[in-house]
Amino acid sequence: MSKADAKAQKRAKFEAVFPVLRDELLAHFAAEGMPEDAKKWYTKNLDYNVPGGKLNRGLSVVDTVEILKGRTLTEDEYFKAALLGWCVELLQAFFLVSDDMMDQSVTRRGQPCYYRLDSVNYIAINDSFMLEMAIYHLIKTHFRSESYYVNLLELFHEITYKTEMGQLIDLITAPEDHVDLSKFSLEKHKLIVIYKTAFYSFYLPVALAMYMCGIQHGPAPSSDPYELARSILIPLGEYFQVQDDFLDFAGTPEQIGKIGTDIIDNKCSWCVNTALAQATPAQRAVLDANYGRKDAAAEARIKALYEEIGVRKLYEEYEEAAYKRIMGLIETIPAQPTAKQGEVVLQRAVFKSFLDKIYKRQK
Ligand code: GPP
Ligand code: MG
Ligand code: MG
Ligand code: MG
Repeated sequence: MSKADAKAQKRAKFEAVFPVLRDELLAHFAAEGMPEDAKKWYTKNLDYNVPGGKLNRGLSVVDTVEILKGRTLTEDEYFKAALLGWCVELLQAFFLVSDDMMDQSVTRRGQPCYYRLDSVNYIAINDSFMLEMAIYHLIKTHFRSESYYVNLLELFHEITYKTEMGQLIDLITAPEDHVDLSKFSLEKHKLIVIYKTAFYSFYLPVALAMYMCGIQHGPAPSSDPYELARSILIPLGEYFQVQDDFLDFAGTPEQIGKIGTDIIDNKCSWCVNTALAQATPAQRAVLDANYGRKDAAAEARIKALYEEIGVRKLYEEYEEAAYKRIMGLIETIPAQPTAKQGEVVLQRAVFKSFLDKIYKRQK
């Protein structure tokens, strides 16, 4: 089987678990006495917002469990890993439905943003809450008797809170009515992206898999495998969000499934920070006059300036350097880690598989 076929098969197998979980949520909803029209509504909320993405985060849970166990999973293990993967996708759906309202985005995954459907509008707020709580219903149903149940709950809570902190600083650094580029910096950008993206997209799926495989916390941070995972996955997530920022400017809607809004929304994006760092006083004046305006001509002026400054080339250089730096972090893990009989330990392959998935991504 070719690599592409194997990937498609993995995805199809994971996708097949979604209807099972959806029907479980709907059966519980009906058992609460919810009427038929509400059941239809909840079905649409789940179907419209959860399954249509790249599924990288969800699949990462399954991949990581497979790598850690070093063997094919039993049917029950596969189902549990996939369930946790779908919980990450539910969290992502909750974030995206609400993020699109906050960013006033137009399209997502090649279709109108959910809140923009006429029948939905502000009901999307409650729908996003329901996507979040579906996570806890599923985890309770399937993991309540596991010793690591509380760890799963605390992890989801902690990571959600961190993501909301990141979303807050993303939003207040980009006020709609007041453009002040002097508030931006690459340092500020780094803090925003680590909190709004890296924790939930990279650390969360791996930590879930580690709990499921029975990996224990170390007695001190320096010997805690979760800290080791975090020290590699956070820089990886930072690199991923720089890609997202770059694609917001350079990707086509057909390619990325969404229309970029960062320039118009006055976002503290990697692109504008990179441009600011390179700009001559004349170029800086163009940035000050056109960034963050609700105006297509001003947006086009900024994009032309990015080309003039060479943001594409600087991005390529960033990507190469990020790849090398993260490979260096991965190589601090011993190539042949020592493990006691039956003990599951972290391995380079967990991180390498992530890096390979996102290196030079186009969407
Ligand atoms: C991505 O930012 C960040 C999120 C989706 C986290 C949202 C967090 C909440 C608590 C709602 P983005 O706006 O750059 O993403 P995109 O480009 O996909 O809109
Ligand atoms: Mg957004
Ligand atoms: Mg946003
Ligand atoms: Mg973006």
